[in-house]
Parts: sequence; C-alpha cells; structure tokens
Amino acid sequence: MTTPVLLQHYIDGKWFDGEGETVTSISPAEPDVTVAHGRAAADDDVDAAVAAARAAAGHWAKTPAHERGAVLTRAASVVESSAEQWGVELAREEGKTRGEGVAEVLRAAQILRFYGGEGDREAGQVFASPRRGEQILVTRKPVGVVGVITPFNFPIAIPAWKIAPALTYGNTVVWKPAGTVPLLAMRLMQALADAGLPPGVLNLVIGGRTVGAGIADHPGIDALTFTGSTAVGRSLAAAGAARGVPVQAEMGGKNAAVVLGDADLALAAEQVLLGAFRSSGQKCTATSRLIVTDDIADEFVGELVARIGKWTVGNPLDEHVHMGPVVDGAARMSIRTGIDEAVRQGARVLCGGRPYEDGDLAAGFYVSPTVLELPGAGLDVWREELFGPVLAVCRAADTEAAFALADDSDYGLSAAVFTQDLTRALGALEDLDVGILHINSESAGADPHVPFGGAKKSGYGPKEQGRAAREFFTHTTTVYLRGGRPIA
Ligand code: UN1
Repeated sequence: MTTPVLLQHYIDGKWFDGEGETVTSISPAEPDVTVAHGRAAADDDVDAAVAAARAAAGHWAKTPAHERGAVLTRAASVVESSAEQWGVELAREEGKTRGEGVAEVLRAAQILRFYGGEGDREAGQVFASPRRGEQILVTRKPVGVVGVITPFNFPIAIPAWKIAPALTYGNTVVWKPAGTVPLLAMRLMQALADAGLPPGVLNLVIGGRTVGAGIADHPGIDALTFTGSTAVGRSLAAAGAARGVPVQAEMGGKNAAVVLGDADLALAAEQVLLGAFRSSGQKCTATSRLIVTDDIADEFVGELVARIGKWTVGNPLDEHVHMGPVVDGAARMSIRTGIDEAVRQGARVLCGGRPYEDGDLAAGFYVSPTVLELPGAGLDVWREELFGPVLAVCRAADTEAAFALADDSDYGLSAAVFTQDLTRALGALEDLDVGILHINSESAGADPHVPFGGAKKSGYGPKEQGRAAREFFTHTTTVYLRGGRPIA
C-alpha cells in the first residue's frame, strides 16, 4: 500500500495546506485505500488566487508568445517523462485502466506541446483597406483571468486542453479540478511550475462546489471554461451571462453508434465495445446508444455481447483488466438506479445489469458492462446520460430510420457510423447534428490540433482544442493602420 499524498493548493508560486473542509481522495477500486488527503481551499483562498492571477496578468500578456510557449514545451517533457508513474496514480485515483491512464498522461504532454508551438503560427489577419495608404489588421489579445473548472474523468488531459491554450494566448488562470482527482491536478501544476511558469500565472485551488461557485461568481474572473454536466454548465452559463462574462461549457452526451447492414461487423463490434465501455463509459464522448438495422441486428448484437463476455472487469492496475470501477459510490448508485429504471420501463438485459455481490468487485465501485435492448426510443435510458458502462440498443428498419433515430436527441456531441458505403457515410454527415462524427471508429477520442465540442445541449460557446480554442481565449482588436505620409 502506498502512503497517501498530502493534498495542497498552489497560489502565487507557493504550495500550502488548505483550511477548508477535509478532502479525501480514495481509490474507487479499493475504497479503503486513500490516495491523497488534506483540506479544501477556503473562501479567501479563491480571493487570493484571483488576486495573484490579476497581478500576474499584465506581465504574462506582454511576455513574447515564444517564451510562453517554451514553458509549455518544457512542461510537456516533464509530463511525458512521468507518464508511467502518473498513469498508475491516475488509474488508482480515477479508476480507468493503467494503460488508459498512461495514454492520458501522454495525451496531456501532446496537448502542451501543440500549444507550446503557437508562437510559430499566424497570430491574426490583415485586410485591405478601402482607403489609400491604410491596411486593416485583426490582432488577438488575451481575455484576462480565466476560471477553469475540470471534471474527474480526464484528470490531466482536460485540464491540459483548457490551461495550455489559456496560457499560450497570454491569460492567467485560477483552476479548480474535481474533488475526486486532486492528485493528478497537483502533478500537472508542479510540471508547469518546474517548467518555469512565473508565480500567479496558474493557481490551483482544490475543493467542492463552493470553491467552484467562488470562482464562477468572482468579479475578478474575466472568462470561465467548464467541462461537466449539462445542468451545471447551463447554470454557469447563466451566471456568466448575468455578469457579461463569456463561458465555454462542454457538457453531456448521449452518443449513438449506428451500425448499418453493409458494415464490417467485426470492426464495428470492436469499436462499439471500446466506445461504450472503455473508462467504464465515463466519457462525455462514450457510446451510450446503439442503433442497428434489422438485417444484421441479431448477428451484430450477438457478436458484441460475446466480446463483452471476454472482457475482464477488475482492479485497473492489473495488466489483464479491460475495465475498472466507476469513480465513486454515488456514481455507482445512480448508474444502477438508471439500469433498474430502464428494466422497469421495459428494457431487456442482454448482459450485465446486476450488481456484483461478493469479493473485490462488490467492495469497489464496480458496475458490470451492461447492454439493454429497448422496445422503443421512449425510455429514459435512451434520452438521459447515465455516465457509466451502459449501452442501450434500438433497432431500425433502414439507414434513413437509423439516422433519424440517432439524431433524435437533445444532445449532439459525437456519433459513430459503421458502413463501407460512401453515400451512407456522406448521408450521416448531412443528417446527424453532432460536433464530432466518426466513420468506422468509436465515438470517443480527440486530437489536440482539431476542434472538439458538441452541438445542441452538449456544448455552449466556442469549441475547444486546436486553433478553435483561440476563439474563446482571445478577443480581437481591429487596427486601422495608416502611416503619417500625405495621401497622394
Ligand atoms: C475523449 O473522448 O477522448 O469529458 C475525450 C469528456 C470529454 C472528453 C472526451 N470532454 O469525456
């Protein structure tokens, strides 16, 4: 057993103990194992963090983009060289498998490196002027002090993809990670500090909802970026609107995989399995709805359930395990309730669905990979996000009906369509209102250099990642630039 890490906060270049409520980060695989513990930030710590970020803002904004980028590039190396160790810590603290944990840490390094290169890219636009002797420049400026509120499910990648663009574009940051994953937050903070980030530029305050609300409502915060539930995202967006502060919120999903009759069924089954159950389904991009056309429905669902049967659920640190627990007891409870309710409403359990009754799997926060066949699309499980390893299945008569079913959702984050037919693939692009569309690959996944985010209830404000992030983390100044020469 490893000794718990002392949980600390970082403001104005200094680590210190909190004085708020007690925070204990446990391992969801073994709830009696404490990973990190300490005390939450107090209200005046949020004030101190915002004050430090404000004080650092002017100097950081004037620091050359290449120097800002160099800090991120150095941090990328620190993160990369720690991937094995932090990947294990991540798996222990969050519950995804060790392999996924290591891959996530490496992804964070890749994101830091991408934004580290920003100084080498174009920084604005030049337009012709309708007047002689003039040109019009559109330049970019940081928005100021950004509040960053991040979820439990990607404890280092999501913080990296918010903080790296915030910093590279010259903003300073006050960051609150999810209270369930403070250790990985401390690791990323330390990496950036070791890379030479000046004091006050990034401040880490750990705590629960009151700390989050303290940041969101703080008059010293100029913009807020959030990933988490639709309910919280919308309330932050409303609060931001009331104060005239821009909010970027990346929220829920009810992502469909559509498997059509001409698909490569083995490929589709492999990808749907990964999309639905990797990270125990706790990704906003996870596949939670499966739509199969009648012609191949029995064969495909049979193949999928057979593959799930070969998966090992267990301690995420064990090499042969495919799926670990969900993040905490409350998550396990709400997912189980959602399954029970679906069954009550007429769903048929094709696999999983029952709680683990003994041994390590009953002690940890495990939910078995569950596939539910629905009598129709009216069930709550088809509409509401459960954020767990639960896949609901509906059949469709043909491609058109399948796409209509997929698009009939309040959410619009991602979708996966399995077909070998170009016309059907292009039809999906036309018919599905989503931010991310995968053809013949699982619904989850993101690359640092391309936009990420959803349509409909899934996203609010500009997209994240790639150069799309610039829309949120900067604003433009249009410069009418004319010299002093007499106009001929
Ligand atoms: C991914 O699919 O790899 O909270 C990333 C989430 C998303 C990130 C998904 N914002 O699950």
